[in-house]
Amino acid sequence: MTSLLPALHETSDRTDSPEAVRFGEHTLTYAELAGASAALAARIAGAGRVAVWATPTAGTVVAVVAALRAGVPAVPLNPRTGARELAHILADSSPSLVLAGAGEELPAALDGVERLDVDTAARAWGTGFAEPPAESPALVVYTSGTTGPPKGAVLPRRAIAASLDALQDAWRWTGDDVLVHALPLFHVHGLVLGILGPLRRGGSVRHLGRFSPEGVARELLSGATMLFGVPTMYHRLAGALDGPDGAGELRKALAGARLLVSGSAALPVHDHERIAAATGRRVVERYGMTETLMNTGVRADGVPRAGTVGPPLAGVELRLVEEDGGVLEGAGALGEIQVRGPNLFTGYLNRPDATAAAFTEDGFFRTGDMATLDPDGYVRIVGRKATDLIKSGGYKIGAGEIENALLEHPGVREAAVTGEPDPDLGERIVAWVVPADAGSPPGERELADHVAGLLAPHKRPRVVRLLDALPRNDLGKIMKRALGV
Ligand code: MCA
Ligand code: AMP
Repeated sequence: MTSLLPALHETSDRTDSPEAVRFGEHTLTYAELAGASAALAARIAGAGRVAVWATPTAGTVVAVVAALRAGVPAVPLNPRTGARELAHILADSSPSLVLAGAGEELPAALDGVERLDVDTAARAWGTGFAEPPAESPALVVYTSGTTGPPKGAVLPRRAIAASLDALQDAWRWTGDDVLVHALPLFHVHGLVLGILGPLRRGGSVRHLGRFSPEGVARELLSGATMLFGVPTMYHRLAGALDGPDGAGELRKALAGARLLVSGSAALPVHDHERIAAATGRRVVERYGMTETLMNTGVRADGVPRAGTVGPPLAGVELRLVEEDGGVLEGAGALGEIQVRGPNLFTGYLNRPDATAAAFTEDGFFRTGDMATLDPDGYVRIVGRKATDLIKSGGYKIGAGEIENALLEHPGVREAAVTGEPDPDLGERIVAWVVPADAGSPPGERELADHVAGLLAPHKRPRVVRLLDALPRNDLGKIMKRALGV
């Protein structure tokens, strides 16, 4: 395979090197990123796997790029991960090192893992790194399933290169593009598309640290050309466009962008139309998954339609399949999306059973997403097979992991978790709880803190509903449909 990040080599000895990444005041040019990542890569070469404390900082970019250059798989960690989830990820991925910014405080769970501080000012030159094999693992990204703790999706270099190049083709993405976003760097959206995407093209990215409509407007009015976000962010942009303060600036900024891209969850038609009405611009949707990277996307020269995620990207085979495995032909029929192509992961770490179950005999990945095709081949996602998966703020969350966490609370006798429609988050997590003592049930805040501390803040229930008993069928199985799912 040719280099995953060719721009790092092309510009590494130039003094007029262009900007690669910007986090607030902290910028790194390609030359600086090449120098810092080469210095770190030399120190981690030969490590089995490295964990990266993935704060939204330039240090995280240096750490991940160093791992990629050294051919060492990187495991990005959510810095807010709770004790239980972090312990699971560390036990499962057994990193030999954790890379973190100097001064960053790490939780006790990482005490047993050797720490290396990332020095973004370090420079090493002329350190030659052979490009690792295309099939070798680049990243292990943890993603939730319906039951049990998250699984580590192993993403080879080949998949990252293929998916980013398909997006280059679809969006005419070039080194002249300047991306702005505020996505977390421990998931595919923010890290692969939002950081490695610009770096593979030789372009640049400005990360806002924390999402705000003001930050988006500021960057788009000062050179940024593209915005990536989850629907919750577009919902908040639509709200800000309605507001009195700064709406004029924001309107101008969004109207002038080359491309506004939404993904990770469905963009509500209402928000799509509000933004179109206010700015004259239609948000482009693309559809992906941690395991598959990107599958479909509205092209830059295509016509974005609210509620559609565009046609399959170059190299991606996509089919809709009935319950009995029959492949559906033609527009209108509803089936599960299955995909095959160079964009797919190689499997779940340490989970051959789950990997085998995820693929069909002929090598298609079962996404679990349900869709129809429009007559022009645009994919329209209408739901998903599993009711036990919740998408909240663009994060995928398994009902089972939250139920298990709730059951660890002494005040909880029984628990069931569902997702309810939410205008801001897409879905909000609802916990149905039978208290151990009906006379003094645990409070909503207490249970939210409990789940945030064990798993992650974005997995906390936003609503707690107390019940005397959970609805169960004759076999004792909880009937979530009776809870309004
Ligand atoms: C609140 N917080 C707490 C608690 N409650 N902390 C500890 N304990 C608690 N009980 C903290 C939070 O950590 C956070 O801290 C703040 O309070 C607000 O939290 P929250 O309300 O959850 O956040 P939000 O403002 O509603 O976040 C909205 C968001 C976020 C910014 C849109 O959901 C987000 O970043 N989503 C992106 C998800 C994503 O990237 N998904 C990609 C995966 P503080 O205020 O300090 O931050 S999907 C993917 O990769 C595929 C391939 C794809 O297709 O893209
Ligand atoms: P994750 O496992 O976090 O990578 O989430 C992947 C899931 O996000 C997919 O299986 C879809 O259900 C959902 N998803 C991603 N992009 C879109 C989109 N544009 N529209 C609807 N759902 C999406």
